[in-house]
Amino acid sequence: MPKLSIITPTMNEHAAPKTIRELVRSFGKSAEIIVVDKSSEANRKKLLNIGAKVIVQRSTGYENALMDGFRAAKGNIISTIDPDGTYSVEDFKHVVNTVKSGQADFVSGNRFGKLHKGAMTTSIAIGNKFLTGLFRFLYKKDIHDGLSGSFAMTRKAFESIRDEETYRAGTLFFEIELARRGFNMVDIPINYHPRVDSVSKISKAKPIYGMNIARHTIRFARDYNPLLMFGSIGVGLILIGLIIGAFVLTNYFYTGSLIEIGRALVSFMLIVLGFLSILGGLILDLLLRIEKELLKNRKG
Ligand SMILES: Nc1nc2c(ncn2[C@@H]2O[C@H](COP(=O)(O)OP(=O)(O)OP(=O)(O)O)[C@@H](O)[C@H]2O)c(=O)[nH]1
Ligand SMILES: [Mg+2]
Repeated sequence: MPKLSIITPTMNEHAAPKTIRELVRSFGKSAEIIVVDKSSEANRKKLLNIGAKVIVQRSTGYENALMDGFRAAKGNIISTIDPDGTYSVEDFKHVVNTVKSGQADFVSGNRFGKLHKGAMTTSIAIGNKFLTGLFRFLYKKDIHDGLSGSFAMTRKAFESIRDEETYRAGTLFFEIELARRGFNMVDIPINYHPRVDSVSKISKAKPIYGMNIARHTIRFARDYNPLLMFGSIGVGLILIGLIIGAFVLTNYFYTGSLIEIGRALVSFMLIVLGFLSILGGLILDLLLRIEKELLKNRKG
């Protein structure tokens, strides 16, 4: 049984043979390399000749491509690297070794650590930082590049999500699902180079893709950490309410008459809604704790 499984997703990726050749050279027999391809027979033939196992992807999307490969993997450590020439195999070894050394159940490469000029557009970098920040805040995990194409995890971590139905959130799909199950995760700085072939395959409309990722991140956080989520919304509403209220009161002290009734009402409603949101978060949090306790007792 190989100790390490390396899954590489490809979709008409011209740089793929070079990266896969390098993987074969670097890992030899200590790893199985599985390419999950959604392109042409001719492309697959090239990859087979290098010595990789090739799976034809019948499902759609990056997340399913990875899941297809992970499910076919036999190693104790399950990993992936995008073979589009943007990641370094040397860095990938560090990612794998960090899991091997037992430092975390899930380790990913943080591309912001050594981002090369022209590798990531400013809008993608901002979008990524926002989505990763949202994930870090809601799930309390120390990840700084939630959409990295280079990550590795223990077999135990993967087995816990093997039957999970995917949703379009890129690497964050794996991070959200593992975070929900209580696995620990870290990232380490890696190099990120500009794409050799300049066509992105993961999504044609990145803003819509990004909005969907945000939606999924929030959707699951509601169940995972309701107090943090509803508590933050509540505190935000109370603060806005207090600011509006302060304007109304200042006006009252200066003019001596309460003329801004509308604003006073809005301020009052926002503060009440804020408290209700915090209360809702507390109740959901309590229910979640009771559910966890019941599940633990049933297992024990
Ligand atoms: N099999 C398969 N591979 C895919 C699919 N979508 C993307 N890929 C591959 O997954 C890897 C990552 O996709 P990219 O298009 O590079 O995504 P990205 O790195 O977020 O975008 P760029 O910054 O433009 O490189 C590449 O090797 C793609 O060929 C898919 O639906 N099926
Ligand atoms: Mg890429």
